Amino acid sequence: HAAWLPPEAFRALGARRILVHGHGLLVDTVLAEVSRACARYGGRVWHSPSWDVDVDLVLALRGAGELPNPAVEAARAVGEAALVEIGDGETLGDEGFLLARAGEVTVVVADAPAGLLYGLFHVVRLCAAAYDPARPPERHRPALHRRMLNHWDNVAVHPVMGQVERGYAGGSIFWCAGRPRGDLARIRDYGRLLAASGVNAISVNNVNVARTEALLLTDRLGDVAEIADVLRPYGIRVHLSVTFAAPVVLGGLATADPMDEAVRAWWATTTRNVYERIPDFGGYVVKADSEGQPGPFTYGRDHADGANVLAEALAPHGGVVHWRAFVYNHHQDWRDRSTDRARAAYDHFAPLDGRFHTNVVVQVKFGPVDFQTREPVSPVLAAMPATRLAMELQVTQEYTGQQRHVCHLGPWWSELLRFGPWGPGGRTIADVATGEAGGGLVAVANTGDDLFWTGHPLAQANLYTFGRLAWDPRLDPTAVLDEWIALTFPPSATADPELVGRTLHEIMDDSWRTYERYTAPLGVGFMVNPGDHYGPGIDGYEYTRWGTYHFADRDGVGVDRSRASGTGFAAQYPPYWAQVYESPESCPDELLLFFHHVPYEHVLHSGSTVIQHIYDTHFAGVEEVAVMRRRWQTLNGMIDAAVYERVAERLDEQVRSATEWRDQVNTYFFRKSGVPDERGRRIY
Ligand code: BDP
Repeated sequence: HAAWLPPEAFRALGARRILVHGHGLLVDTVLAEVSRACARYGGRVWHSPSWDVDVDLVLALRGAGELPNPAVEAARAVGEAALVEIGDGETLGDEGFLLARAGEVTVVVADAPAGLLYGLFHVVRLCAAAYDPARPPERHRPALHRRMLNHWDNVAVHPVMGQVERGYAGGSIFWCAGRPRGDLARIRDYGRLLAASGVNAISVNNVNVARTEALLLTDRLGDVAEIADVLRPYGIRVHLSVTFAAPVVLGGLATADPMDEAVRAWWATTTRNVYERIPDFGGYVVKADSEGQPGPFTYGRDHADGANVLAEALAPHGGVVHWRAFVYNHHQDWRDRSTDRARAAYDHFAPLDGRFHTNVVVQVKFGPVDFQTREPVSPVLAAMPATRLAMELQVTQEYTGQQRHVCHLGPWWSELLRFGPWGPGGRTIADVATGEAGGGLVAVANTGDDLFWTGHPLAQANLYTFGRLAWDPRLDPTAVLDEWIALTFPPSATADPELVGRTLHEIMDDSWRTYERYTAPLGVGFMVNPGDHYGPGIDGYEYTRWGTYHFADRDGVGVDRSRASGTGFAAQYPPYWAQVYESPESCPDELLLFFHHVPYEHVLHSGSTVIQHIYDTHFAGVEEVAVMRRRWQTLNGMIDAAVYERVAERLDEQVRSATEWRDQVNTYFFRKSGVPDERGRRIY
């Protein structure tokens, strides 16, 4: 299955003499990785206890006991010295590692086995540079504790959503037609890819929990345990999406009221059973009172009451509950302007700040509406200082081209993580998610049983980038893309690595902005076909119950979310942004229609009018996709033919679809506004 980490990516590692010092499940994984690489490239591996060997690389656990081996002793000494030199008194932690040079030897030191595994993958990324004598010591620790993927995989095939809800990469790697898929080798490969990107947690079933999926918590727990066993050697903990109604659905109780003693007892007992079977089980993921899922509102309770009952059950075992803030009324009346879906998460959750147990992580979609190509950062992330918050991203490209379009999301996620909700220069979203007080980063996965894992081979880069940014949100997304390119197309697998690298950057670096240019303009969002959400459906949701409107008429377009004349959503932000978003004069162009309803002739900061901006960006977007396709064609014969063909095929579809977007959006707004394109281009 073509992905990053082909054997060739290990060439620099595999040609060396390597000593692994330490014991444990994840150390065995390290040993297996280096042994495989050395067998291929002529290197040699020793596992402690071994002494009197000359080595190039030492991977050592510090607590693993003294050994009369000069290399390990040197490694230990260098490690200690380097830590002192880096000098903030911080240790390496459960997942951190140190990389340093001790004379002729490269040394990776960790305090825990997971750190050694991450250190190994760092050496693989560095390739020959890991052996550079001039390399200064580096200490690496993940900024975010939990770096989690949510799989929206159904166990039983859903009549509308199929095996994987919003999946664009074939079937599930975990489940097939109501049963475990049984391909444990594939799950193991997946764990390896994820570990190499930094992911350390995964939920294995859809947040919309139907009956078969609900049973994973009880009768079918063995199926989950089997997955956990396979992922454990890669440092990945398994979590489960559960239904809030489980005490009724599975336990036969009359109620799921979180204040009911029998309900509490049921969760406690059920959870204890889970930990008996899966001692390192991560915890629960819950979508409650959302899009038809059951929740505490049924019993007149709020979401803190609901989350806390599960948290109490998990606490004795060290588990967490990821409780989603995606709660809104999906039966709105489009004629009634008094409700605004963008407000909902804040209205429901901000008042509950401080009431959640410490092992509750409130999981907040990055934007206030729903994973659109462009949204402001959710104000909930700035409104709950006494709650552990995780931001939720969508790696699966539901609204960003469904893995038929190239849409590299790294630059966008980086922007979100660096956003300062209290104003520029202050604390960022990454800070909110970081450390003990933070809830980490979560994303909906984009993988399936497809040959390339992600349908579009280039969509793998989104998965890889997610893990890397969760490990360190300050990483430059362009540099992360470089890593992915080097790991996926190592020199031996391509005729001209420099050309391949440059071309991929040219195609991918700006592809999210390109996608934005030919789809919904200026942050207005949701101009997609209802149901499958692919392709233009400009009025598709305009008169529906879902609360996602653009309000285009003959005079203008956009949603007035100001405090003065609109829904008041802008006032949910801390003062700096509340003020910026409040008026069309200060609102950034790219979010103008998210926050304001403006006339077509409104002049943007860019100097263009809204209507002319719509025309220009849509023409430009399609041209950019045509250029992407031409660039890709220059790689014909340079890389694996199957990868080449798959991407070429998808680029044809992207050109077709982008053209359709352009023509529908431009025509729609031309007909609404009657304003001609000032450059006289053809609009239908
Ligand atoms: C929406 C998806 C829907 C998901 C929902 C969610 O269309 O399939 O169930 O998000 O996040 O965007 O729960």
